[in-house]
Amino acid sequence: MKIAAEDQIKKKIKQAQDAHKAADERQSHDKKRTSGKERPVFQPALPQNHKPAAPGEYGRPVDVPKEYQQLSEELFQRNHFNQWVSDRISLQRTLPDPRPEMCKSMTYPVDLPSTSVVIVFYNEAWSTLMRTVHSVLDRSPPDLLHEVILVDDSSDELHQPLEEYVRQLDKVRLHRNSQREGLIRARLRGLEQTSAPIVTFLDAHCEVTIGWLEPLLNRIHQDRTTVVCPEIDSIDLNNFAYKYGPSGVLRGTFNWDLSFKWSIAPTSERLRRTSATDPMRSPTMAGGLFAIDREYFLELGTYDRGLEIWGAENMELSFKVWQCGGKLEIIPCSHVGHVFREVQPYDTSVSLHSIANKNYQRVAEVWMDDYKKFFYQRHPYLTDQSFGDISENLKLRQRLKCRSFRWYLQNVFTDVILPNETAIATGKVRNPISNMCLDTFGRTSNTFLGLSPCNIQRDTMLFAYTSRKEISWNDACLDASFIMPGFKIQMAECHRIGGNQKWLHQKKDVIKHVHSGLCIDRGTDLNPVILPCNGSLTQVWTFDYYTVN
Ligand code: UD2
Ligand code: MN
Repeated sequence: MKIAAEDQIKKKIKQAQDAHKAADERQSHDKKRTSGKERPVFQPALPQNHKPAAPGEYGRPVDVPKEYQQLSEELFQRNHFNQWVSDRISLQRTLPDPRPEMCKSMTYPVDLPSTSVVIVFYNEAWSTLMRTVHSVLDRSPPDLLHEVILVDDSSDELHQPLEEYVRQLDKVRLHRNSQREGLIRARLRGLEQTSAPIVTFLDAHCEVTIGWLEPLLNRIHQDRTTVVCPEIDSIDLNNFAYKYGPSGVLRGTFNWDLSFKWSIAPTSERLRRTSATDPMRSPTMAGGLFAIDREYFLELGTYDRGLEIWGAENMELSFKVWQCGGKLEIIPCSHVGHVFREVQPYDTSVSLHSIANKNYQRVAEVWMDDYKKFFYQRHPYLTDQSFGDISENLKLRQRLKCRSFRWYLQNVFTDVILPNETAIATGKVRNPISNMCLDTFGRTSNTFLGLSPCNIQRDTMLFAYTSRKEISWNDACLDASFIMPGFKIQMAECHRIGGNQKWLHQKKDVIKHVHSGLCIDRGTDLNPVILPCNGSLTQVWTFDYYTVN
């Protein structure tokens, strides 16, 4: 018996040894198979004159000393980020490595295709623009970076020394638009001048990080119909700190007004990915930072040239790519920082808001089929607005045999929440006696509902009274969880089960909270409150549009 047990153990040890040997052999075989054909990620050298303690190095935040605070606030108004801080930071500053651990040991084929990088800008601060350019030059493998094309979209200030500065930078070229085209056509101007097989677009206030380029190019190399975005980290608009979170968590979606939104990836997508380095499918792209096969972009008809200045081209390309047979992915091993602003600083003859809305409307009309009704529900004023000629776009959609928007929702944006098909009322919610209207100010969760004068035109004032009896703005609903007379009304994520988000309303009448029986009163300051219904005119509300009269 004893001998039999020892034999068993010996056998097990032998089996384990064999398994180890086989694994070792496999590994060395893999190494041999790939050696000479794989490259490790490009390791950038430290810039000359690198000063580790200088402001902003390693992505550290920079504070403004008291004596410069006024100046920095004035400069802030120009770009809507802290230019004073940006100007203090080296154009070649060092950054943290924000990639998941597993990305750091990845290798890529040596024969990756090269890319042209296109950066369009309008009135951009010199330091943010040039830091974008230097980060690309410093952190891209030289053989994969074919050229950097800067397109000045007819800025008011010319940055005179720019020509001279650019001339001494290898690979960088500057094109100046003779008239303002807007970012969409400016990018197309840039595209015309590229000659590498892949085109990579960046905003003019970005910083790329170590290893950013190889995984983007590799994915397109594997499948030319994949459009890829890096993980976009945040460069703080106040102190320029480089901030990043875990990768592979957020993907792009949209609100029904077609504004871009980050959403947590659904479980199905998390299960589909087996490694932290796997690309993540994304229903939409943020817009500014992506790489695409040049020929494929042309086959897709690039962008709708009727889109003006700013907005909606990101939705157009996202819908187009998915519906016409391609894929859109976020690549967790590629990280690029971007200065996210709260306001767009552009002077335009009509409001940027109405320009962007017309762009969104064109995209809804071309790509969304019947689902465009949800877009119009969020933009009731646009129903009778003209959006120009879209016949070429529709022809393209037919020629490319693109799928329906329904297919896109069922197969790509599978966790979409459809708005209520039959909103009872939409538009601004007005208290006629005071001419004040409800306003979310764009805040959607755990904040109080506000009020603004009704003559202001703002999307944050456009609500829907749904057939579920919610009063909603995007995915946020009017919510009264603290049921005490005089309490302010909250905005909270719509939970769709009624309860504290259920309101009764008829045209030119009160809005009554079903659960408490209290009514919305305009209150005495800029926050409406719930009070006992008392017949006062401060409790009468009316939406702009009612589907049932
Ligand atoms: C996001 C995108 C941006 C674009 C936009 C929608 C990111 C990080 N950013 O807004 O790339 O897709 O959504 O349209 O995904 N510019 C011009 N001409 C103009 C106006 C702007 O060249 O008339 C330039 C501008 O200098 C900048 C780029 O276009 O380099 C994008 O503009 P933005 O930074 O104001 O857009 P952003 O980041 O708010
Ligand atoms: Mn930007």
